[in-house]
Amino acid sequence: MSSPLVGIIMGSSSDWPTLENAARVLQDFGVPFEKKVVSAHRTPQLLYDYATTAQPRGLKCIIAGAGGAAHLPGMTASMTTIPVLGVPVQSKALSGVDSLYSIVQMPGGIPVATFAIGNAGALNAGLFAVSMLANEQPELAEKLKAFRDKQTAKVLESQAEIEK
Ligand code: RP5
Repeated sequence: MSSPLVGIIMGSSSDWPTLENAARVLQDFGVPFEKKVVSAHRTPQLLYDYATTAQPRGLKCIIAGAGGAAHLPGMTASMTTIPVLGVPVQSKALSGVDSLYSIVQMPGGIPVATFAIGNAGALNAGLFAVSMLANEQPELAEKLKAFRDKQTAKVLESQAEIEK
């Protein structure tokens, strides 16, 4: 088993159905990853340990998903210099707008790349991680190109279908 290049963390196991979308992308592209529940406010020591050891353990980026007062991505980014990709999980009370604002409104100096609310955001965070890794891995860049080509072909096919 190769050591993980991407870490997926989430504030609660209830976030997994969303973050699973990122995991599926990484799996499909053959990118080794790990997944873990790490809560900024319920397991702060675990978050500290995770974030401060991420880079020396070989992780190239961290996908961090959380909902509500979603400080997990920002806190993670404050303790590591590897890129943090924030996924706002759709919350029950405010449909994820709270999560989005908590993640996207980082003060200048500590960036978190912020994605769309929910499943699309997690999927795109997975693809973004692949895209970053593809800079150093030509084989992965080829796979990404094939993925895009397939997507394009699908749209063109659907166009042909409605023109019948
Ligand atoms: C956040 O609170 C988690 O990221 C989750 O989205 C939200 C609700 O957590 P649970 O009450 O489902 O554990 O910390």
